[in-house]
This record gives sequence, structure tokens and C-alpha cells, in this order.
Amino acid sequence: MEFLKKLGIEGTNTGTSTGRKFLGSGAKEKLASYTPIDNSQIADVTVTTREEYEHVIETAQKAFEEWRMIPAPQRGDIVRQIGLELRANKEYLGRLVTYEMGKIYQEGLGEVQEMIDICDFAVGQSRMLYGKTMPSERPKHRMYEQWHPLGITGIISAFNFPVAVYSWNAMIAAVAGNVMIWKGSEKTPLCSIAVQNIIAKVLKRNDLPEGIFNLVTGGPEVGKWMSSDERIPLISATGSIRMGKEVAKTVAARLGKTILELGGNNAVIVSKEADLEMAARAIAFGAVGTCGQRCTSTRRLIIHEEMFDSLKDRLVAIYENVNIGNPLDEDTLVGPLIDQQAVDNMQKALDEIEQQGGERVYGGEVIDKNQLSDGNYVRPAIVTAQNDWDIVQRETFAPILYLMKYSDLDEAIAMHNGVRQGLSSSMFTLNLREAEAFLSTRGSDCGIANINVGTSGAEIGGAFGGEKETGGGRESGSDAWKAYMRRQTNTINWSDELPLAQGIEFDV
Ligand code: UN1
Repeated sequence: MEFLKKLGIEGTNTGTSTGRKFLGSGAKEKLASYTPIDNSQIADVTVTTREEYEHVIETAQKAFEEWRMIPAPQRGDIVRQIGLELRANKEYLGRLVTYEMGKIYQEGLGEVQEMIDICDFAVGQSRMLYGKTMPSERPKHRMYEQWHPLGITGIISAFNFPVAVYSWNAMIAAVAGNVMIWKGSEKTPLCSIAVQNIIAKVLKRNDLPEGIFNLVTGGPEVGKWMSSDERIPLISATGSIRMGKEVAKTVAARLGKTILELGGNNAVIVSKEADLEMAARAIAFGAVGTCGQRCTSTRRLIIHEEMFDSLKDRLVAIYENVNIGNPLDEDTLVGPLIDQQAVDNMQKALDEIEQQGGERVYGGEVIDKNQLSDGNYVRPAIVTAQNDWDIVQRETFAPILYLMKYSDLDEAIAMHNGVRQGLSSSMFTLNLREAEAFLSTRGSDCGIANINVGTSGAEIGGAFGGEKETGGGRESGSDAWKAYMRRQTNTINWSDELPLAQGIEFDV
């Protein structure tokens, strides 16, 4: 396959790299990469051994000493070149994301575009690592703050965004002067290696040392090495709430820093004053896009009782026309789930909904394997549900949309916020008062709140993340860069006296 060759990932690959160099070709333990399109094996990848891990850490520590001394705008120039290299490889990498993860090609391309966008953003940011200057209370004193890099940034990412989430972290962390150690998902190891190969070209061209952009591969054990490692001051982790709690505990035990971007349970409120046509399209993209496997996927619909039936009918009509199939085909809108386990989890969730008394409005079936070349294909489901049901309170990483009714806005907002997660949220209304109430302090409690825009598909320019069990971290745009740096407050005395703050007299 042309794109595998172009990305340099045919055959057996080594999953450990210090930048330009790959290590561990002799490693015994391997993990296989499969395509969810037909569950065939694409390639083997070697798992990082403890010795290799130690080598990566030591190399990274050494590289940090050099990288932090390169002026930030010059680090930005390296990131600029990575952006150009990604542009040149956009189709190949987009195709690989589709092939290994299963999202449709348009979304594969979109994911690489997010990487390109964050590179551009980070280039600008490299000249804007601003600290404040504040007036000192003492004469002839100057006070200001500086932002310094932290050191090694550990990045743990998930299968559903196998390349973009890494780059939100890595490109910002890099211009900030950090070096990176990345553990991608063991379900998408080739995506990580392909990105590593792209970055390696830039590192070679600029004759940069080993240890700036590092890659390790493996399961939870490798993640544990990272979170318990005092040499990694910051761990940024994206994935399940269960994983995030483990990481948070382990990193907190050594008083390290974390950025956590965990599960969502995202809702859309549809008011009786909504543009229903627009709402239905946005909801469909949010609910069935990426086969319901975004942390921003729309899971709950809170619909004004007067609109309930008409919205339900519109959604069913849209769902009936959604093409499910090979994500590489241009007509497909919904590809496969990542693996058989995900299919089983979806079926279990649907059983639980039925037991609770939820009505199956549409879909939910597993699509006959013979019909679709043995992949993990399902028909997205629409069901009726109650917000307080256990199953609705949990995030099932599959395309299940829960329909619920409300009669007044306060009730809708209470339902909206009545879950343990707090990532993304949205309201469809043309009524200014309702819209502002939803965005106000008594409105949505999520990190992302939109009006007439769905829950998924955020732009990179804003800070991305959420509250409550979503973990509280912010990545990507706005001032998220600050989490990758340490703030230092500096006071300089240029007088010939030594006045003390708070006017304290202390004659020695
Ligand atoms: C994720 O699912 O982990 O807002 C990230 C979105 C994408 C990122 C999702 N820009 O849906």
C-alpha cells in the first residue's frame, strides 16, 4: 500500500525512538496493529523494554539542556517545518489514521489538519511566551515574571485521535522549551511511528540532537513507568476516566503536574426556538461522526417537549440515509468501531437501556460480518432514556444517542449538568435570553459550551478540556501553553539600600 511505504511503516516497526533514531529492532515483545476495516493485521511493532525506556529518559534529559537554550522563536521555526512536512504528508497520514483507527477519510484528513493548525499556532506562540511586569512596592525595585520550560513532558494519548491530540501537546510543549516522551495508544502504534518519521525528517535536516521528540510503545505498564517517574515533571494524559484517575493518583503521589483530558458525556439542549434543521444536522455529526468515538461525541439530547417528535423524526430520517461501511470509501459517513470489544460494549449498553425501559427508536444492530468484510460495523442507535439511569451517567464509547424531554429551561440545565463529566455542551436556540442563560454562570458547567454549534469538532485556537471527571486540564489554544511551563517571579533591587517588603524594619 502506497501510503504505508510513503510514511516508512511497512513490515515490522520499532516502537521506540529518541527522535531520529529508532531502537529495539531485536525486542522480543511485539504488538500487532490491526485495521478495524476488516480486522486484518497490518504490521508488528516492538514494545519498549525497561532498558530502552531508561535510555530514552536519559537521552531526553540531555537534550533538554540543549533545547531549552535555543531561543523560543527558533524552536518555533522547527515546529513551523514540522507543519510543512505534515502538509506534504497530509493525504498519506490521513489515510493511515483511517486505515488503523477506522474514522472516515474526511475525518482522517481533518485530524491531520488539526496538527497543521496547532503547528501554526505554536509558531506564533513561540514569540508570545509573555510574562507580566508588576510595580514593586519598594523604591528602585523591579518585579516581573518569566516562564521557563518544565523539562520532560510525558504525553499519553488515546486511539480515537491517534495523531492530533499528541500534536496539541507536543507542539506547544516544544516551543515552550520542553522535550517530549510520547506513548500513543497500543491500538494505533503505526500512527505514532508515522508521525515520528515525519518529525525525524525535520530533526535530521536541522541537525538537532536525539532526545527532543521521543516515542515509546506499550500498554498500561509503560504508562505506569511514565506516571511514576520523577524525571517527568508533567504528564498530559488523554483517555478514559479510569485511566485518568490512576495517572492522577500516581503523579500526585510524587507531587508532579498533570493535564487530564478524560471522558465526556456531552449533551445538546434543543429549545422550542431552535432552527431544527440546523440542530438535526449538527446532532447527527456529533453523534455518529467517528462512530461515536470522540470524547466530544454527542451522547445526550435534551429536547423541549414540543419539539420532541419532530426532531426525533428528522434524526431517524438522517440516520436512515447514513452510509455505513469502509471508511476509505468517499460515500461512507460512518466507519467501524475500533474493535470487537467496543462492539460488545455497545450491545451491552443497549441491553441495559432496554432493561431500564428505554425505547429503541432506531438502529443499534451489529452489521453482519459477511456483509462488510469482517470489520466491527454497527448501526448507530437512537434510544429514549432518563438522565439518572446508570447507563446514561456513564460514557459508552459508541454511537448511542439518548433522547430526553424537558419543559422549562432550568430543568433542562439541571439535567444537562446532572452527570459526572463536564467536557463539551451545546444549545440550539434562536432566543438570546436562553442562549445567554446557557452560557452564564448558572448555565452549562462544561469546559466547552456552544450555541448553534454541535458538541464535537472544536477548533484548535481555544483551550480544550473540561471539568469534573473530565479532569480539568486544558490543551491546545488560548493560554493552555502555561501548563507546560513553570512561572518564576523575579524581583530586582537596583537601589543602594535594602528595603524590606511590607515596610518591615529589621536592623542587623
Ligand atoms: C478527542 O476526542 O479526544 O473537538 C478530541 C473535537 C476534536 C478533538 C476531539 N477537535 O471533536
